[in-house]
Amino acid sequence: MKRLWLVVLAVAGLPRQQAYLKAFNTEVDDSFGGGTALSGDGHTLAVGASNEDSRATGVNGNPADESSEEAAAVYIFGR
Ligand SMILES: [Ca+2]
Ligand SMILES: [Ca+2]
Repeated sequence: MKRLWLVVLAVAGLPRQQAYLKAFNTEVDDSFGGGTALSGDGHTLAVGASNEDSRATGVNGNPADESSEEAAAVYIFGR
């Protein structure tokens, strides 16, 4: 099942949705969202996908690659 992330911050005491985050290449069991880390200033979020299958390395690799089963990936979202 694909996972979607909602980022909700409390503004004036009321929760308010700030973003709707989704990886562009998730498949069943990629485990998007299995781990997260938020920067101290709250502007950068790292979301892990421990079972993503791309063989890509570095930044902006080939998102369509599925040749390395459960290799894992990290998605970085900024605002
Ligand atoms: Ca994938
Ligand atoms: Ca997978």
